[in-house]
Amino acid sequence: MTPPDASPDFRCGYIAIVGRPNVGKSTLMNALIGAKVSITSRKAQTTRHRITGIQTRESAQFVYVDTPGFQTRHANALNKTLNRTVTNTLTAADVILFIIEAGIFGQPDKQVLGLIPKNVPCILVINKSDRIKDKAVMMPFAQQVASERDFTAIVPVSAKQRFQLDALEKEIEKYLPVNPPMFGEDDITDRSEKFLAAEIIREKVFRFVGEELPYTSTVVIEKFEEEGNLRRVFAAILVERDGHKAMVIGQKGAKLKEISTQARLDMEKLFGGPVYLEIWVKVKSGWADNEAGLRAYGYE
Ligand SMILES: Nc1nc2c(ncn2[C@@H]2O[C@H](COP(=O)(O)OP(=O)(O)OP(=O)(O)O)[C@@H](O)[C@H]2O)c(=O)[nH]1
Ligand SMILES: [Mg+2]
Repeated sequence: MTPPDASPDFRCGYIAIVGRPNVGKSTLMNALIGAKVSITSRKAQTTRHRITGIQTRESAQFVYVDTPGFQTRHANALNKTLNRTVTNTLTAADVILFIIEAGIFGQPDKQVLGLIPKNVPCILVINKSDRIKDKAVMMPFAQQVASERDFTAIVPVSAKQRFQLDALEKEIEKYLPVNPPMFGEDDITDRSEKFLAAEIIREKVFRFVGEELPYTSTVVIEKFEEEGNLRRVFAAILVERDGHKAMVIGQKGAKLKEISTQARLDMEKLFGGPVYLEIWVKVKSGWADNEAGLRAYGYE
């Protein structure tokens, strides 16, 4: 993929997307780039890796970096790793989007704000503004949050309803450095199809298996083959206990079937071709609580 011909004032840079869990960071990144590269769900702790989403316009290339929600509750190895991903991303950003949910600004939000370096432009993005029926409350709420820090801009948006995303993009572009593009104009992420396949399966596990399944289940791709337009994907869902395995498989395998079907459909859409998908469920306990296990499964 060749980068687009850049004019001398073309802009390109990294935009870090940070905030507490579940504020809609991944939904917002997908909406900004117009493709689903980062998985989303109602449950907190959906995102576990730094994921790049790329949007190329006539005058600028936006390289968004979605991050895990910053964890303030449990201090296990997985959470420490997730938080390290957030702080590492912040140090490399040209612009930072600090995401909060309309009407909510609590201790977990303040903690994330405290991590944001003062010398980098930071835009306050108030997401889920569709949930606020009485718009009159937005102004005083924004003012209250703005008293905590000198934001370069405040933009209320709705990632879900694609409200005010153009305004946000325009605001971001002002702060991108003059640089030639880093990626090709059709690139939407720097992650491999193999990585994206694992994430899509993990999303379906998050969405279709009830709250009882601990968030410490993960997915590994054991084989990823390409033959012409066809992808063959062999994956394993790793869970901590036999009981969890039964939850993922469901009555007569119904749950696993639903996970497989939905994951395959998403992969076919994203990869633009047919996918053959086989998923197994395996018990592997304790991986999330030691550094070696985390590294083995791709956590930075
Ligand atoms: N009403 C409404 N819901 C939204 C909006 N944006 C995201 N959501 C919902 O909020 C939930 C969390 O969205 P995610 O994008 O997964 O949130 P996240 O901040 O990436 O979460 P973590 O990765 O777990 O930190 C999902 O159920 C989304 O559908 C929005 O603008 N309006
Ligand atoms: Mg996320």
